[in-house]
Amino acid sequence: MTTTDLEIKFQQTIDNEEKIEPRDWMPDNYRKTLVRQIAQHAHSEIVGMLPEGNWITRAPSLRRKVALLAKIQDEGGHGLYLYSACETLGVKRDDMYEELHDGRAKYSSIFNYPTLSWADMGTIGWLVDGAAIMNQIPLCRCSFGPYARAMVRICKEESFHQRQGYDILNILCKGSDEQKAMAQESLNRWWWPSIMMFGPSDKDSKHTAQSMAWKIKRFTNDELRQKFIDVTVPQAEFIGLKVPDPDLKFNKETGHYDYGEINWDEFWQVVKGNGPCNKQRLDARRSAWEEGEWVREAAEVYAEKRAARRSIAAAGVS
Ligand code: FAQ
Repeated sequence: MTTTDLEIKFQQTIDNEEKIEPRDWMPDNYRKTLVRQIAQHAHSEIVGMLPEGNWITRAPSLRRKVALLAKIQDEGGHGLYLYSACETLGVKRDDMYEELHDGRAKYSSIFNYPTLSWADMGTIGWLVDGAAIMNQIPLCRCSFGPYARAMVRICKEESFHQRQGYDILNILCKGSDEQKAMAQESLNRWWWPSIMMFGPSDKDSKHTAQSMAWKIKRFTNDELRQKFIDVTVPQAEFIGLKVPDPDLKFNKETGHYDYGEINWDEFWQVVKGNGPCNKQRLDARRSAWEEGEWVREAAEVYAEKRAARRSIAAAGVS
């Protein structure tokens, strides 16, 4: 088959809603796009453990601590499924880590903001996991099989995360004036960064058109952002919180909320590494990597010993 024939067959598979699997032929740029997106997604999950990890020791009850610990462990697990999905495309996990540690790889802008109060644990679950679900449910139908399958389980877990976050805020909002003020203050800080999570506006999104044609993405960044705002604003109102956007207004004609101008300069500054916690996050990941060296060495020695024992046993049997 010529390259053109292969390209036609590849696009037909996608158009027929069949999955592309690792052994199938795929254009180089499809592979590169997936490696870029899945690796960024995996990095986001493990860097995303850090802001909440900051509050484990200060959770206000045993029940809250257990739920927060479970959630953070889930994020670590999501990172591992995603690194595995990425490895099926022929990249090495250590190379992905290296790119994260030396600042070449991106991860979600949202994790470069600090967690300043207990209410932030609620807001992150509600808004950040809520935004993640909105973006990730369509990824369950992504054309690349291993990524789509990883997303199914991830979305189920994100749904629990979103509920535990909303529950934290709901309880705070039913509490004392100080607790309600803490919830509102947290929403004020996290609202705009959360809606930036969906990425640049469609006119500035360089990858969307191609990723939609390949059915990696099913919706544009602005479409998902609008869906998120439409479902989240009533949730804020239900618990008595005010979304910090003076231009936010339900538009009866469109059936959607109109919202104010996003500060894209802030977004790009954070993406470029100049957010409030970028340095702290990367330092934490690098030191975890360095301090974990003895574990990796011990695991390798153990694997070699087991392999040697197995081959001696096999030789004995034959
Ligand atoms: N932050 O052309 P587009 C989570 C970059 S997981 C940083 O629109 P694309 C779970 C983009 O990479 C959160 N960079 O790109 C959790 C590109 O740069 P490049 C992560 C961003 O790929 C919850 C450039 O801008 N989720 O939260 C961001 O078509 C709680 C141009 O952008 C995923 O990764 C950003 N926000 O669309 C964990 C989902 N947005 O690569 C712990 C999968 C854009 O050319 C606690 N990814 N950029 O150098 C996606 O759906 C897509 O990659 C988008 C971006 C929608 C993020």
